[in-house]
Amino acid sequence: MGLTIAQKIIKAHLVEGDMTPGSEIALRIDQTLTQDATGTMAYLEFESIGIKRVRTELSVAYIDHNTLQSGFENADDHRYIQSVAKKYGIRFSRPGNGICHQVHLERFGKPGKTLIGSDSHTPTGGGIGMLAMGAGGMDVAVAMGGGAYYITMPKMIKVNLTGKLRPWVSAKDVSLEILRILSVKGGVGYIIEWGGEGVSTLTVPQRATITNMGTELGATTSIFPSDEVTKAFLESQGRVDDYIPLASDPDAVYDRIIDINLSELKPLLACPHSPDNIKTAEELSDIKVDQVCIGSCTNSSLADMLKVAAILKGKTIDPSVSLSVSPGSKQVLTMLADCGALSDIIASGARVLECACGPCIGMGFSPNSAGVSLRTFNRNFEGRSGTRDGQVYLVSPEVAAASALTGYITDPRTLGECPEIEMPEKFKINDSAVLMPADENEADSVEVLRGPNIKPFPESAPLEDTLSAPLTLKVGDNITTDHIMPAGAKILPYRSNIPYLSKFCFGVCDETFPERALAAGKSIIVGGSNYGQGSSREHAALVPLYLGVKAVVAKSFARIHAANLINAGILPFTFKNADDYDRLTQGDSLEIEGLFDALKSGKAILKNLTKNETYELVCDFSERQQKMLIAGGLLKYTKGE
Ligand code: MIC
Ligand code: SF4
Repeated sequence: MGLTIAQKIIKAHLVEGDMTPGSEIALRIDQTLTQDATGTMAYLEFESIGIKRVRTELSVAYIDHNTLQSGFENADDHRYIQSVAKKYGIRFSRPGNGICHQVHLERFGKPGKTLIGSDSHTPTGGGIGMLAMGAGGMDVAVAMGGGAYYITMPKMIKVNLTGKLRPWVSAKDVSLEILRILSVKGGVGYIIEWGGEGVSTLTVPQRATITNMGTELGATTSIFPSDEVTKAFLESQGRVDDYIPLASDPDAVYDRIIDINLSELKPLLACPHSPDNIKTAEELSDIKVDQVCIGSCTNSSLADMLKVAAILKGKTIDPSVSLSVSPGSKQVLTMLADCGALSDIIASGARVLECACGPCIGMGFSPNSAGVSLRTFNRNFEGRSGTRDGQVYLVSPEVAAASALTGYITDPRTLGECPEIEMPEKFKINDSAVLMPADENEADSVEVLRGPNIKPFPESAPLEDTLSAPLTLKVGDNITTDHIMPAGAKILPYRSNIPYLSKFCFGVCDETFPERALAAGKSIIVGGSNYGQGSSREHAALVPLYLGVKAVVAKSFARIHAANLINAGILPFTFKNADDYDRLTQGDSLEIEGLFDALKSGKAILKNLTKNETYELVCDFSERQQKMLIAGGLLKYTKGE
């Protein structure tokens, strides 16, 4: 039987397990990346493993999330990461060099390689034919130490592309269309492979926009073939030697095939507050817009920015709209400046922000109260913009620029002819903002610089056979890690300070939770389906761990968050009968006995002592996961404690 592209890369990197969907496999990891909001913790964890040098082919530490430096905290974290990178053999991408995924695609991604990153949008690398996955910081720390990365062998979806995008319709609309078809849960347990004759019409940055937002489907990752288009991209980045061709076998078998005709797509938007709440721009043209933000790891390539500049050229944005533009990398910004397109953007009235995540993670540029904000980003979860009642719509750069000009949600096709952009043959290469690590023989003398904001991470205790605890919080479906551990300008600087962060845990749902959890000592959380969707931030597990959460019982979990809970030594149980969710009430006193046996059998009984009821739970963990939970998490397990 033939293999899909992803199966070929998995086969070449398999170190444990067999490739039967649903079973646990271990993969050798060629490259890792971290960003600063998850990086401090990942490097503290790496240091605690006690290895002298990273054992990957390439590891890069990016600074792109926490760049406001409104106090000493961010700057201290940056110095810590810079010094750790220098000591342990990691390249350091300085603040200002760009968003990790954009820079990695431009400068480091290689077809056929495996990459894990402590950021959920690491699958952006799938645009260049990498098997690139988001992971918790602990998993990245272990991979940097040469350890394997464990996942459940995914099933395969093929999206068969035909036709060609029409003017004003873009790769973002492809992402939104697949979200419309599959929903934010539809990719869980799958790798999404993009194929068909339409693929050759898409550039690498367009492909990367599509694989980037595969994260919003809950997919393990998304991947494109590596073909002549990939080769041309690598050539234009001066890296043609990194090219290898990659295609699926003609008789490769997929679990599901979805057809999308690119020629039939229209400009789309994801409406508040979920990336799968899709409508056409035509339908929404009455809506007044207050703010437009262009950038993020989804849409900040040179082509995206040139398109925006061409739409804005010679025009002024509507007086009621505030427009921000953040180019994805130093390379993009430099080239925009060199060709004059940056002047067109500035002249239109846009505020040009630095090459970083910025508004995407609520680092400034929050909308006005109840403000309508159109963003070329990938997430529009409630409150993520920093304005609790902000109404965020996810759009393409074309819809964003058109709407900034008119002040209303605008189908750009109404603006007449779509301006053509001319892409340069060669990108401008200047890697001076990527600092190389010290040589191995000098590494010992490099001092790791720690500021007062860097606090030790919480340690979990080994498993006990009986868990008795109150249900301190009951939440609904699709709870995101932005609900569990919000980000934003006020909180993000404390990502290396779990005790401080804990005050904001679940703040979007219930501000009293941290206090109640601490008072309870031990507690259990109950959630609906797709619990923990969204980011890879392990803080959404480490902070509950600090607050005494011992187990989360949910209808289903998002992949990375479930792994992060286990890594932190928190038990993720699923209801055998989803209806039992309705029988539980916040405050109920709960008990699970015989946990050691339960882990082995994969079944547990949850007793509701308050209501005198019992519910069946599923805890179907691999042997390795069982051992981790017994030891009290991944680090304890790895260190053999
Ligand atoms: C996000 O987009 O939510 C983030 C911020 O990039 C996160 C990582 C983090 O929380 O630091 C992600 O996507 O993993
Ligand atoms: Fe940064 Fe936003 Fe991309 Fe996350 S989704 S990596 S915050 S740009």
